[in-house]
Amino acid sequence: MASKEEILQKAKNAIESFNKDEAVAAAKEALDANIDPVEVITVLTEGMREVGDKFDKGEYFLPHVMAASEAMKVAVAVVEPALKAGAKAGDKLGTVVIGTVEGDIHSIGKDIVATMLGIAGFEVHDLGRDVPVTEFAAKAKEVNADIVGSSALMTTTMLNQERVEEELKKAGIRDKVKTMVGGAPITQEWADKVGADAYAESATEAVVVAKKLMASLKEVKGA
Ligand code: B12
Repeated sequence: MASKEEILQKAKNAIESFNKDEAVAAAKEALDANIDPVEVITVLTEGMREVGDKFDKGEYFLPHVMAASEAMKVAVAVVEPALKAGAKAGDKLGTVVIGTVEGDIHSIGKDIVATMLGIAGFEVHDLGRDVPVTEFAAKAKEVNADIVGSSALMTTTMLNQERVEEELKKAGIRDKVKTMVGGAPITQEWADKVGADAYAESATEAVVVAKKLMASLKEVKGA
């Protein structure tokens, strides 16, 4: 039987070699071997990052990236039920509205963040990708959100995270919600610049940060 490391390596390799069948097979093998689904998602993400780096260096082209993201999607779909099954039942931690900003169709990272927040116990309203900036505020108002998260993967679209902040102000709910920004080009500096309450570099960190935001929101609300 393959070792845990071997199985995880297989999963990562499958993404890097754009192989959907191998990605699904490795994800299933990981579950059969009782490997923590969070670890599986983590290596798949690493694989996707490697593909991104090769694309950055000009070693891979767009069709490679598209094929890798397809492999990523099918592998994530295999482990998702196991992730959800492992979710702790109990009190809802808070309500999150999340989406990838207008003009940006990158959704893989945002989807993972949304899934992890859901597993951690948040009620998550995922608006999808290429979401008009006004929709974040409208949905936040509708569901009485605690946290609004926006994802941006491009230097051109990250500007829309600032517009999300503005729309929340216009809607009169900026002081009732906490905001969180993320995506590959996003940094803490950027979060500070646009006036977001928090930044997280990864999905696991996003869960930690979201819990902290809930604690500070409760202080503000005096709850
Ligand atoms: C996969 C990918 C695609 C796929 C997307 C598939 C999909 N459904 O998402 C496809 C092939 C469709 C694509 C298309 C394009 N892409 Co593209 N793509 C990538 C690539 C290689 C990887 C992104 C990814 O999925 N990473 C893996 C995930 C898991 O990581 P992540 O997204 O960073 O998410 C993690 C964290 O950032 C964080 N996070 C993410 N969101 C959030 C949100 C919150 C609230 C928080 C707290 C945290 C958080 O947690 C996540 C999980 O750990 C990047 C390269 C890169 N280095 O990022 C380019 C990249 C983003 N793409 C780029 C470009 C230019 C494009 C296109 C314009 C190409 C084209 N010429 O058509 C189009 C975009 C069109 C559009 N309008 O959006 C550029 C952007 C450059 C720039 N201007 O900044 C990049 C950087 C590549 C490059 N170096 O040129 N792309």
